[in-house]
Amino acid sequence: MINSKKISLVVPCYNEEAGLAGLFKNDLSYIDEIIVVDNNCTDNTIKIAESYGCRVVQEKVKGYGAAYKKGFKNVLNEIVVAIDGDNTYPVAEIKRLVGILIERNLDFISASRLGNGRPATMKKINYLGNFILTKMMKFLFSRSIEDSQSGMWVFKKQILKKIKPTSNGMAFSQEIKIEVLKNKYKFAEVRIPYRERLGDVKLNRWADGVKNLAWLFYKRFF
Ligand SMILES: Nc1nc2c(ncn2[C@@H]2O[C@H](COP(=O)(O)OP(=O)(O)OP(=O)(O)O)[C@@H](O)[C@H]2O)c(=O)[nH]1
Ligand SMILES: [Mg+2]
Repeated sequence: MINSKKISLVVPCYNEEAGLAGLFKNDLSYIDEIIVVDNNCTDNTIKIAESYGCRVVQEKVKGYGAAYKKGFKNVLNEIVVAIDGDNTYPVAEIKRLVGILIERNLDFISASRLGNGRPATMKKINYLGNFILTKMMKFLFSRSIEDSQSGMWVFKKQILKKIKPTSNGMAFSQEIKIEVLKNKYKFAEVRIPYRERLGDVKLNRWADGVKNLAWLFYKRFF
């Protein structure tokens, strides 16, 4: 609980045993519910999640977006925090971000990794992809945005009644922001530090980058 608001944390996981172990090294005592989405894990992710008292929900349909859709259907609390399971996003910043959400009466905060250019922990090729996709979202949707691919969000659960992102894959991250903006919810980006991922890379860099780009054009024109 932060400022008397109950918090649900949602973590989509496809084999993130190393990342989850890293995540649980943080103080999570102020979080009221942790939902780990089991996206066909075959390693010890689920054992670790259960040993820390998380609620585990299963999603058989493969993909980042499919995992989030299932996770969001299950949240119980007023404020939702979404974070990758690979330990890249700073859990220690959750309190600050929730504080900003409440103080500024925002509906959705996206944590920006790209405020000062490329973080040293982000591969150059990933930065290039993030940069191009972010510029393209800005251009196609005429919105000011610093990091369209960020995977850390803090938002009010009530917005899920209205916004309905549909992507099963990596495009979910840009889609949720587009949906929030389209519905005129109060949106802000807040800068955060970014760390190197723990565990194996799951992103299919080229395929996911091209798919996300094609998705942006599709969403804009069809
Ligand atoms: N790539 C991928 N990630 C999934 C899937 N299902 C759940 N996830 C989780 O979604 C989160 C984001 O995926 P990542 O592979 O970290 O994607 P990324 O952050 O863009 O790329 P890297 O960290 O550089 O590998 C992680 O917690 C994954 O475990 C899936 O089918 N594919
Ligand atoms: Mg990652």
